[in-house]
Amino acid sequence: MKESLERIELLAKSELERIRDSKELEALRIKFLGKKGELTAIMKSMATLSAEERPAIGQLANRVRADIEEAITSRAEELKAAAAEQRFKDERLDVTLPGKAPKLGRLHPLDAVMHEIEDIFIGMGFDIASGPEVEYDYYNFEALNLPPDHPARDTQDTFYISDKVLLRTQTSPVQIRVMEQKKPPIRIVAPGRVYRSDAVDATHSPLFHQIEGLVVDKGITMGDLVGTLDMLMKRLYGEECRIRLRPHHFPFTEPSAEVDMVCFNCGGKGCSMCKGEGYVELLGSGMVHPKVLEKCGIDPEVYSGFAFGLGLERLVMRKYGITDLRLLYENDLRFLGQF
Ligand code: 2NM
Repeated sequence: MKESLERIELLAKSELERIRDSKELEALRIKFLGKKGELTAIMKSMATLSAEERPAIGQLANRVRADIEEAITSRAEELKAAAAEQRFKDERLDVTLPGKAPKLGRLHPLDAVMHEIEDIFIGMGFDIASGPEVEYDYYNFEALNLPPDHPARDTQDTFYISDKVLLRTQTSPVQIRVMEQKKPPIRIVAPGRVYRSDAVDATHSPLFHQIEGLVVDKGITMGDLVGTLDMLMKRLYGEECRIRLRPHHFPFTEPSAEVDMVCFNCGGKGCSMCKGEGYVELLGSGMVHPKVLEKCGIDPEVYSGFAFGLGLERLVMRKYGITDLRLLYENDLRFLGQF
């Protein structure tokens, strides 16, 4: 029996050496110390021993049991430490590695300039107005003094959804909607997408952006128009910026004027950029036609107003020296990242 106990102890210790994880360890514990284990069997059979043998064997059995228990406990601790060590290795984080800088987005140049212009007008007391891009023929043309078959409709050929519904060719229908709903004083700008049935090339796109302004009140004159646009251009391009008005014709304004600014390339002397003019074309404007006011329920005998319409793409292209409009729509990050 003594030999059996010593053999069990040796066996348990040598098996313990080869244990790799806590599951194996638990199996070993059951094998040697469990109710059905060899050690338990020996302890049970001690009843067959003589009274003289029993104390010594009993003592030995208890010591063997205690030794194995202790060996298991210390092996368990070793395994735990080794597992922790492994985790430290696996989850090691080198905080000195250079970080990955997140790529920051930015505004598209069209949006950036649009916001800049909106802010300038907000500073002058204007509200921002918006309306549908899919519009009624009435708001896009008829209310603007462009009855069916008016020749000026040809220059604003658009996409028709039906006979009466189309994609707006300008943001003026927004102004019409505001004038129908609000009594003067009115001071708004309407920024947004507009559409024309144009083939794509370096200066044309079937979708582009406009910002149109409208002021209606008692006693509004061309002087207010000039002052407002002069302020706009000085804010956009600096205090030296000068504008001029040229007579023009629009069906929805009378009188009408095209507004130019001094060519910032040559300062007015004339160069290739302004085609020798000294000025570059900026926008269209005029005093709102009495018929337009009347159609919106505003009495032209009491109120007058000015309006203007400005193409955003041309302004952005000039500001950044972009020569092909298509670059603004292709979403090539190598291009957009430059602004
Ligand atoms: C332009 C040029 C001149 C314009 C007119 C109106 C309205 F609704 F008041 F009649 N809104 N915008 C206007 C005037 C637009 O774009 C070149």
